[in-house]
Amino acid sequence: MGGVEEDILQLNEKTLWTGGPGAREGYDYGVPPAGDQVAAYRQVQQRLNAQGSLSPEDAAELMGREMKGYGHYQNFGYLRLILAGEEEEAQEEVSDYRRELDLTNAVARISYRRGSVEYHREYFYSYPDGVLVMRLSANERGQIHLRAQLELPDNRSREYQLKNKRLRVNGHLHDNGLAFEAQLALQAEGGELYTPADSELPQLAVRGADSVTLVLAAGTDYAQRYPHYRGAHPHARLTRTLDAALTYTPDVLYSRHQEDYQALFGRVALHLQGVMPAIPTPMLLANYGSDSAADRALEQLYFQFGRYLLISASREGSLSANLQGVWNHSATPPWNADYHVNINLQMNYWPALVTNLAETTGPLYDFIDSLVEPGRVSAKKLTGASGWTLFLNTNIWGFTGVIAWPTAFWQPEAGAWLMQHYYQHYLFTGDKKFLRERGYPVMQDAARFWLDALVTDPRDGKLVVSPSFSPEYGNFTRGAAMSQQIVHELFTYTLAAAQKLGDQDFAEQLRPALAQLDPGLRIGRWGQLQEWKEDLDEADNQHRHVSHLYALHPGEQIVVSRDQELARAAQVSLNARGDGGTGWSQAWKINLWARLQEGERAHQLLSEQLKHSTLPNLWGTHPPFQIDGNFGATAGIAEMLLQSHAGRLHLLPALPSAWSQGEISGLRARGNITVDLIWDGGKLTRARLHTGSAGDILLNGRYRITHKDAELTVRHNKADTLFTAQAEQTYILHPLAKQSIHH
Ligand code: FUC
Repeated sequence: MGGVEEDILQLNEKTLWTGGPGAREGYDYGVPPAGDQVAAYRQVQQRLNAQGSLSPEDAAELMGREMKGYGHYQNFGYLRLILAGEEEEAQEEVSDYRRELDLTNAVARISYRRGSVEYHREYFYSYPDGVLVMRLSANERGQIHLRAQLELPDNRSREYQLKNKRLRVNGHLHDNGLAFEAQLALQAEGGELYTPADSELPQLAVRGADSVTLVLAAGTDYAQRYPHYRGAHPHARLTRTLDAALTYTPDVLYSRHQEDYQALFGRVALHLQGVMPAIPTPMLLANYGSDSAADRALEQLYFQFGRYLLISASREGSLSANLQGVWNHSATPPWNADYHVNINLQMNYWPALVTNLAETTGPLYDFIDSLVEPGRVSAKKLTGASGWTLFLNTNIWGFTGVIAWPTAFWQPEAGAWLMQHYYQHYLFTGDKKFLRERGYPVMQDAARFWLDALVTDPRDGKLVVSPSFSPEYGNFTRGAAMSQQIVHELFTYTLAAAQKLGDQDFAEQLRPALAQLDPGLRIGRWGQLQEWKEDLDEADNQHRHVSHLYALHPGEQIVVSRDQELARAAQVSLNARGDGGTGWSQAWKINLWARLQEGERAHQLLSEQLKHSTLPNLWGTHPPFQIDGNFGATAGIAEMLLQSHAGRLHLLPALPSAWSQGEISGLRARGNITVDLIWDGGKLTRARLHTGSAGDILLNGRYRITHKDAELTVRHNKADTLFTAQAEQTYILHPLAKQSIHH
């Protein structure tokens, strides 16, 4: 929190959750322990066939269930640093206070002056070492006085131990017995270590030091394994982690952290002609919309902040980013700070591939993989289908059932929606091994669920999802647009994967189903893309979910250059929904307008989001704080500058006039391509493509292409350019002027 007399660091560890197996009130993964719910599900299907629709309340009455032992993501606790020095020093005024988060280095810094002494504090988390490192120093010797203590919320037991300059606290959550531990080590240069006599909690203490380094490791006995989710007590692991970290000097720890972090963060640079004024960030945000150079600086910062947040919230070996990333100070956070899968978890990972952070996706795939087993039980017990699925929300304990909240509880397409991430990973990286070993097995099992669960619509003989609900609005019906679009995408991707991997049998199962599937694309009476199979849309409905536009983004069923009528209908719907909404809703709309190639509107939505859905520290807000808005908007900014869906590379597809001059480097495109762009006067001046794999590249626009200074033979077709790239090569693109297109 950056105080002068006292600083408080609020700590989080993503596996510290109440609920789950061992929860006091009992836990059943969201499915009834005995019997099944299939009869209720069939009854809803029959009622829909008989009467066409059913209120969400009636559907929830029949199929919903109370959540039991679901749990909440927890605050780990607080590290309090008591920094007050000797009496006479405390009299002196503090000046030149500065607190910063340095995104380039992922370091938080605090500095100030008191009398003649300049104080510095530096905090970072080293991923390669698994520790939080805190350095306190001053420009004069003997000036650092520090007492450090660890404070924990009430809902757990605790035991402290102070030994060999190390403070250890461990205990169990009262609710589920989850074991946790933190170990804090202190190293001082100069000064005198002592044991304060007057403190309530055990403290590590030093007075008169030249500098102090604190190193902290924390963990729990959570293991991501159904059904028990518990592993070894963290004590031995944390002791090893901390011992290993302490073999390095603070400088070495810092450079290890920096090397690791910058290898990811440093891949993408964005310049929008921004000039950063020397004012605090909350003021920069408050002034947004008044000064163009400062506005551009905020937009650049906000884009990179999203990448910083994703790197910080989602590294291999840990859980995926939740509704608050990792950052939660409450024992009962909003929506349990869980994983909602009717937009939120997916949106968290939208920027991962395109902004060159593929390494952050491991936790998502591990998490999804861990849901397959419980998701099979839920599928069977709740719908009678094989394969796996989940519904609206999930936790770290394999919750894959339904809840009793009428307006959102039913979303069995959630599992299918997550499959998009595996296939897109393959499209971006070209990694066939990943597709074979990680993606395809899970996709196939999700497709199995839908092969079983789809029903024939008596109205037209098409395969539809029933019961189907459009998050989070309207009645239960058969074949709502989003349900159909998602299942259509799943079958399309799984079929493509089956063909690539030579699984003819499964391809043969999918092909007829895909042919009979209602694709969920209809244009309604006021020119809108229909949200339901029947033309029920109301033009004044400004609901935050724009579910039926899934086909435009994040899906790729509607491609502007190919499907003009559907794209127009999507635009009509999007206009009707308006530019408002919660953080994630506005972030989604940036992406949707970008896909419609409407740069001005995309930028307007970004502005709306910065003005209305962003907190002073630049966190997204629903309200309250929810991280998906940050991630969705970061992806949206990338989507404005580069698109590569539907087999075509589109450079600057939605450039707004506010960004008439700029540069971006290091974005990733599908096909394993790294893209750098430079533009001026609202037009591309030069692009550079680095290809990781060989293959044909279809570009939107006409270009002259050079490779190793020689001009390449390309094919121009209407407004496209096609060329064959070799692996690991760099191509320079020069846009051809309009007149040369017509000669
Ligand atoms: C979905 C949204 C809500 C919220 C919640 C966490 O249900 O409709 O707005 O974001 O997830």
